[in-house]
Order: sequence, then structure tokens, then C-alpha cells
Amino acid sequence: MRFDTVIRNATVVTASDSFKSDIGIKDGRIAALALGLTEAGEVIDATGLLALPGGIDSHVHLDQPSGDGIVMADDFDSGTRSAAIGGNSTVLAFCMQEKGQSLREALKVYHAKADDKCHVDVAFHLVITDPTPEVLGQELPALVEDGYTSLKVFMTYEGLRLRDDEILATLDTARRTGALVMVHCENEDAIRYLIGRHEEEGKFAPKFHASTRPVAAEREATHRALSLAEIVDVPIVIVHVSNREAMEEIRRARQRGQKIAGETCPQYLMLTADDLDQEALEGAKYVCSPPPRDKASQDACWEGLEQGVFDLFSSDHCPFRFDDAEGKLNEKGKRHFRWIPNGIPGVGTRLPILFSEGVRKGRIDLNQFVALTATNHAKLYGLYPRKGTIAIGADADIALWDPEKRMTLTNDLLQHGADYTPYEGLAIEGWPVRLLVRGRTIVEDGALTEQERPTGTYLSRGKSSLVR
Ligand code: DUC
Ligand code: ZN
Ligand code: ZN
Repeated sequence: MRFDTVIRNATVVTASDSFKSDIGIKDGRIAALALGLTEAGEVIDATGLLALPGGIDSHVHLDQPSGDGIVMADDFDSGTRSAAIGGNSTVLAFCMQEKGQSLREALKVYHAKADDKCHVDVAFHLVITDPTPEVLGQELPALVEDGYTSLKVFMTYEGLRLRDDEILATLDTARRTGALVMVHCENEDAIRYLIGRHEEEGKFAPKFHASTRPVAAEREATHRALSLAEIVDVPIVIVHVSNREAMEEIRRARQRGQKIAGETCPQYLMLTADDLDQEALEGAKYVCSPPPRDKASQDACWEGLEQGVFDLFSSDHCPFRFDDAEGKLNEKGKRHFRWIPNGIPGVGTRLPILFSEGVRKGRIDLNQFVALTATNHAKLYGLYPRKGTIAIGADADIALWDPEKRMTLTNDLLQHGADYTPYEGLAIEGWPVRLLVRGRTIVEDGALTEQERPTGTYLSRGKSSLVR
């Protein structure tokens, strides 16, 4: 066979194996894995490089309305550009239902935001904020059939959060239709009570974002979400877990026989609440929810990655500019932590951080890295085996990594819309030096190669491996 492209002399790594092979690519798919492939229009020499499945980041917020006068720093163009620079070939972004809005209307809006702007392939999770009988009875079942097979619910944020009875009804629809529900677990009433107490005491600085959202508020909501899922008898994903106590809830639910997926993120490995406690509102840069905790929580999250409590390592990329009236330092945010938009950029740094801090430092092996950053995302969100692995017939989404390459993270490198990265100056060992999406090289030497318009496509998805 004559291939369009052959990658030669790579060390191919999947979630289960590592082996020397050439990779033959035809019509955007992997057509052969063997040594000695030569007949090709283009030959890429990957001697000394690792060929990994392109990263799949299944927790990314782009171009989402975020409150009065606040503008998210990335749209689908800049957000997926940064994703590609950081070695990702697919992102799953959120499509947020406004109160009173139908899900079809919401999807129309987000498809219009994403169409023709994406540099990598994209799919949507639905965020359910208004679970009316019509939404749950008619719209959602039809949309699951149409390939929107996952959704998120919030237990916090007035205006977004669902009551327990609404969560139960949403879980019930998920069970009937085979959708997978992601849950943001924090106890809103406890947080509101604590914000009130902080206000009485005149505590308004960014660092108080962390003390108003304590571990107990996350643990309690995690336990409640797991209990509600147990009552309905449906699998769920506990997203952005920040600490040991929430992890223990996941472990216990699994011991009871529940099917649960767990997710953690770079901020819970690399940041602590001390990062929010800095001069001149600098701490606003690190405001996200759940907040970063302490060193012991970081160690716990590493343990969770090593031992399989977490299936997913995602960025929770939710970017706002720092020095900007439409971002972190908006007029109200400068005076009170509760108006600082929650979220940090991370779609471009997720993979290098886990590679450097996890693989190079010996905490996880390369196969775990692939599982945590690509394969499990594809399986859990209905994209496998088209995405998330290197196998014959799969899309040729391949990141070539130089495991020795030393880099220093700087904001410029990341090409996102935010004016900072929380990881400025972090020394990194290992870097994705080239990215192919469906067989086309879209990143080389830290820059997009595309001359024309972006070529990312929308992905309709099947059902989750946790549901089937
Ligand atoms: N939850 C997220 O998943 N992302 C950003 C903010 C939040 O609360
Ligand atoms: Zn969340
Ligand atoms: Zn998020």
C-alpha cells in the first residue's frame, strides 16, 4: 500500500503497550503499524521520539457567558489553538443552557461559536441548568440519540445549581437514555453561609475564596451526588476532585458496587491555597472552584492518579484575563473575592505538566499517562476506538513527544487568550514537538502549520463505556 504519510522509527505508546513501529497513514486514519514502511507521499522521521495518541481534554470551557461584563479569554479559535500547541487533538467543551432556553437553542449558539474556528476536533457536553419536564422528557433523549451523550450538572452557583430533586430527575433521564452525567460537587448553601460570615468579618481578599469553599463542602456534595446516583442506579463522573476526602467518597462508592469515574486536574497537583494569598490581588489569578488546597491534598491527588481513583486528568480550562476589567480584576472583583470569575487557563499546559511531573519524575508510567490523558477520555465519552489510541482504523491523531526536551513554561508559548499562566516559569522536561490531527500535521516547532482556515471537526459521540 502507498500511504499518504509514514511516521518512521517511532516508539508507539498506548494505554497498554509500548513498541517500536512505523505508522502508515491513509485518508486520515492509521492504516498500518509495522516496521519497514516506506511507500508514502510524506515521511516523518520520529527517531528518538514517542508517538502518543493526541491528547483528549474532556473538560474545557470556551466562549461561555460568565456573568455581567465578564468575558472568557478564549473562544473556540484561541482555545483550540492552545490545546493543539499543548499536544491535544480533541477537546470536549461545554454547551451551557441558559435558564428558559431549550437545549437545541443552546446547541445552535455553541455550534455557531465553534463552526469553522476549531484547530482540533471538538464535541460538546450539555450543561443542564433548567431541567424542565420538556427538557428531560423530550429534548435530552433526542439529543442523546443524536450523539450528545454526556451532560454536566452543578451543585453550586446560584442560577446554575440544581436542587437534589432536580438532580435525581436528570440522573433518571440519563439512566433511561444512556447518557453520562458529570457532577460539580460543592455545597452551595454552606458556601453562601461562609461568604456571609466572611463579609461580616470584613474579609474580601482573593484568599478568602478558598476559605469559603472548604474541603467539607466538597466532600459533603460528593457524598450526596454519589448517594443520588446510587438511588437512581446510574454511573456518574465526579469532576475536578481536589482532595483526599472526596477521593475516599469515590473509593467507598466503588466498593459498594457503583460505577463511578473520577477526574482531577493540574491545579490540584501544582497549586495550593497559598497561591491565592498574595500581594496586589495577584491571588485572583488562581481563583478556581473547587479551590486548590494544601500540600497533603496535592500528594493525595498524585496518589489518586497512580492508584486509579482517577480515570481522567483534564484541564478544566476556564480562562479569564487577569489585568482586565472584563476578567479577574473587574471593578467588583477587585473589592470582593466573590466577584472574581472562577477558573484558570490550562488547556495548553495539562499534558506537559503531567508528562514532566508525572512521567519524568517516576510517579506514573507512559501507559498510565496515555490512559489518563487520552484513552480513558475517549472510552468514557463515547469516542473510542476512533479516538484515544494508536490502532489500525483509528483516526491518525498523533502527538510526537521529545521526552528529553527541556522547556520553561511562559505565557507566550501557550498562544491562548489569557494574559497569564498560573505556571509561569515552571521547568518542564518532555514536550509535544509535532501534532497530527486526522493525518495532517497541524503543529510543528510550537506553532500552527495551517495556512488556511482551521480544520477541526465536530464529533458526534456514542455511549460511554461506563454506561454500556
Ligand atoms: N467549574 C468548572 O467546572 N469549571 C470552572 C468553574 C467551575 O466552577
Ligand atoms: Zn465545575
Ligand atoms: Zn469546568
